[in-house]
Amino acid sequence: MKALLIVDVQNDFCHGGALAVPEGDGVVPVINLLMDSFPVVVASKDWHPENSLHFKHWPVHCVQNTTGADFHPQLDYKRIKQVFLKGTGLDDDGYSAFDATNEELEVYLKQAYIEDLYVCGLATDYCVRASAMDAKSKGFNVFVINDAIRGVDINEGDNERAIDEMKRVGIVFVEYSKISGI
Ligand code: VGL
Ligand code: ZN
Repeated sequence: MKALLIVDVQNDFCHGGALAVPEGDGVVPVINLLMDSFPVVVASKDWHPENSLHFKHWPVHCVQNTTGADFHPQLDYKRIKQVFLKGTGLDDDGYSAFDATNEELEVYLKQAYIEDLYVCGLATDYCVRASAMDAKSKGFNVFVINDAIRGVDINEGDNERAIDEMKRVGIVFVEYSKISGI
């Protein structure tokens, strides 16, 4: 069985948001189409308390129960079966969707007999990377959808390094056009 994991497609990571990822919104139409190909669709949300220590390193973003933490308005979120909230503790960066505290992502996926996990969303060099690497180390076959991710690239080359790191551990990069219809 396969599942789609949508990472952090939230207002604060999109155009005009507190921690906007360049062209972050560009993933939304692709992800809306992608959801058709997956029986199981789950998503993570960055979900920080307002006094999180994470904000020593980042502008304040995705504060719990704020508009910035909402899904992008064009994301077809009604098709998401379960949302995993991460970065919820005071000193919890929560880069990986497997750090979610409201529900255990690994348990959820294993109970649904998911072996193949397709990852998309924001940001390539932080939460997509951390979630994909964790998934791989937990034994899933991991695919990252190349045209449905965007990176922050704070230091030039971060994106490329993140992609290389994922490839080195055996994560497979695929294009949306190649997997639609499978
Ligand atoms: C993220 C930086 C800080 C992400 C979250 O979702 O990639 N990046 N918090
Ligand atoms: Zn964050």
